[in-house]
Amino acid sequence: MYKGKILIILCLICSKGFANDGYKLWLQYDYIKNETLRLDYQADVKNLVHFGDTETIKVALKELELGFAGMLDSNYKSQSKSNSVLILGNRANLSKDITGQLGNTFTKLTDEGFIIKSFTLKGKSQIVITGKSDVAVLYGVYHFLRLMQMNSSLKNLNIAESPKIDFRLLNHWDNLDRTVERGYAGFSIWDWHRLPDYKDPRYIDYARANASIGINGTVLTNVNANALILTPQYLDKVEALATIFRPYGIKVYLTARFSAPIEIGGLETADPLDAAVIKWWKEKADEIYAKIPDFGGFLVKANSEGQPGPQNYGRNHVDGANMLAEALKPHNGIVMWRAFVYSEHDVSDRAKQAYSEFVPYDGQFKDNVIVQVKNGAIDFQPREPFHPMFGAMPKTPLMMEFQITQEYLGQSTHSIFLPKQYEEVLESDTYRKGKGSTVAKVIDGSLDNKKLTGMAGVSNIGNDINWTGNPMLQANWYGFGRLAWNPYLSADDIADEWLHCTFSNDEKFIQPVKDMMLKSTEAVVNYMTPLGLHHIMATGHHYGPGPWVSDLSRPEWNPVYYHKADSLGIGFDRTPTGSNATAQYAPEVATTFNNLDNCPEELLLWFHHVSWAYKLKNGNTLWNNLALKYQEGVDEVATMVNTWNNVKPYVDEERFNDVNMLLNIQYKEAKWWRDACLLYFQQYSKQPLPENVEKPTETLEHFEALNFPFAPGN
Ligand code: GCV
Repeated sequence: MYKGKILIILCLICSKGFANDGYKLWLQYDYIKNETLRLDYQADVKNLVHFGDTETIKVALKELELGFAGMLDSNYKSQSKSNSVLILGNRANLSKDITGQLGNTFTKLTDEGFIIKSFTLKGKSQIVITGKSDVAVLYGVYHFLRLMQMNSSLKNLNIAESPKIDFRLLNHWDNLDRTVERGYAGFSIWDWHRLPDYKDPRYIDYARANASIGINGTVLTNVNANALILTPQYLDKVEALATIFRPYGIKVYLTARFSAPIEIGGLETADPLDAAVIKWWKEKADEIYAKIPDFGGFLVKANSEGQPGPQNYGRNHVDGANMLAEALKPHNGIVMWRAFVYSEHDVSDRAKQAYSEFVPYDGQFKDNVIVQVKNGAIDFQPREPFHPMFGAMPKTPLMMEFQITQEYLGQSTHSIFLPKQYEEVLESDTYRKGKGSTVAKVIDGSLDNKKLTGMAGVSNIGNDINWTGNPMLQANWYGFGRLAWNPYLSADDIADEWLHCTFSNDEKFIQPVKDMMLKSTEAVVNYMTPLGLHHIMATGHHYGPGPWVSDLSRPEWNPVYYHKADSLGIGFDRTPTGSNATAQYAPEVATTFNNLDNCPEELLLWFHHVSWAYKLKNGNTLWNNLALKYQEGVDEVATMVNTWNNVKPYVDEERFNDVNMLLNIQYKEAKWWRDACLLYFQQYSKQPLPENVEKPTETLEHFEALNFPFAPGN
């Protein structure tokens, strides 16, 4: 009886039913079941030799141990008779024998780039993981572990990789009270109240996860900033985090509230040209660097959505950014100045305002300023055309800002694979220097030989046990990091890597789930904002549909401003007959967008007010096609639910159930989006729903009356 019970418990532990809460992210290091492969790996890594003893090398070794402990047999060292060697070390610490094997590979590497190479020396097969810095070695270690997690061969390795972008940063919109603006995965992971003495072990896992994908910086605080973070009390807490992250190659950055000299400095002004203000920021920078010598710099949201900025004093973005840049310059810090601006005093199309405010300043920013631009000109919509600024500021470093959290994208409930969206933006052609002038080339600096390059992702992390509130959305954090490292990677490869490392190596799992992920992006666009619709989410929290909202004080906060549905048609005319926002793009791009018949249909209503009867390329009228797109989105989510059910045998029970419940909510909410939007637009089209579009089961009044007073992240 007793023995039987033990057996049952053991069986449960060994079976697929064993719980996995997702905390380990893509660093699962699951036991490698393929025996031949495992024995090969064991032979390859049995004799581990390292050179150097810095904190970074120590964490690299620890990570290898952790990985080997999970993936290999516990007694692999004694079990294997191999005399192969795995060598770890910064170039400066390796013997000439070893560096001699690497030819001139180092000359092609940046300081963060790594080499992983196999060779035979003195009759022994060897693999070396090296680079010009210890952090490069750490990146090499994570790459090596990923190869093992993906069950790739470790024979004849000859890998040399450098990141193509220098500043690879998460932006946390985390407040000091631990709420997270647009955060849907619990509270902030920064326990400000108990820092600096209480150091949550989770900070180390955060650093490991980021380092494993090459993220090298974190902006700890919300861009809607609180000046208190710059006070000594809080800087001590920031210092504690910086100390934890340093071995992992991660620098900390803070958001600088422009009015801080008044709020915490006792000055009467924050005018960037005022001598006392200039002195205050200089001394503040000195104070920060005295505590955190490798502090990264400031991220600033100024004169946007009520945040203070230089314009409050009749100055401009250049005055503000350059003043802060001067303060940071002696310490090698940078200023990331956000271009997300639109004004209640500007009646022009919101999509045009950032370009109008910034492009005239091209070339005027100091060399440690980088302008941070959202991927599109409105605001993190399910689909936007690329921001016209990317094709218009050849003399100014421009940093991409992607959103990983899902403010307008079903928050953390809806599964969407965002690298697919990022890929679309990065591949977009600005035509600034003719065909092939892609956004990726603007961002990595290659198009105009820019000295500062960066990519920021607004984080989707909170203190939920699985970090992102939905296990599938860990892929977006992962994918952001991988694309920041190399903006030319494909979404397909990223999904493949993530699934292998996070769930399983079984192709019967990988193929259908990868397909589901890659299609999820278009599915969300279709059931929320097909054919170029945008910003029709409910007000404030942006959860669910709200195309009817028209009563907010600023016109551009109302969905009706964006869809402009009327008896004639729907969409925002941004061609020369309308707002002429298309003129902000290169002529080749503008011509395509301006021409109703050539404009990509997925952006049609972004650029044109189109008659309900207009015939699309497939012969459908606009109204019918719009309705069919909504239905297509819903149908795709139904397929996602099915796909997930079919892969049940390959997933642990906990994550299976979690994702299953969330996908079912997504299905319900996709129908909500379809029905609410179609009923609303139907008032203007005055046409019946086409066949094959399910009829709504509720009235428009029902949808309009729905109310979510405590929706998160608001
Ligand atoms: C941090 C949108 C969001 C705001 C966010 C802002 C920004 O407007 O709704 O919550 O504020 O973008 O990016 O600054």
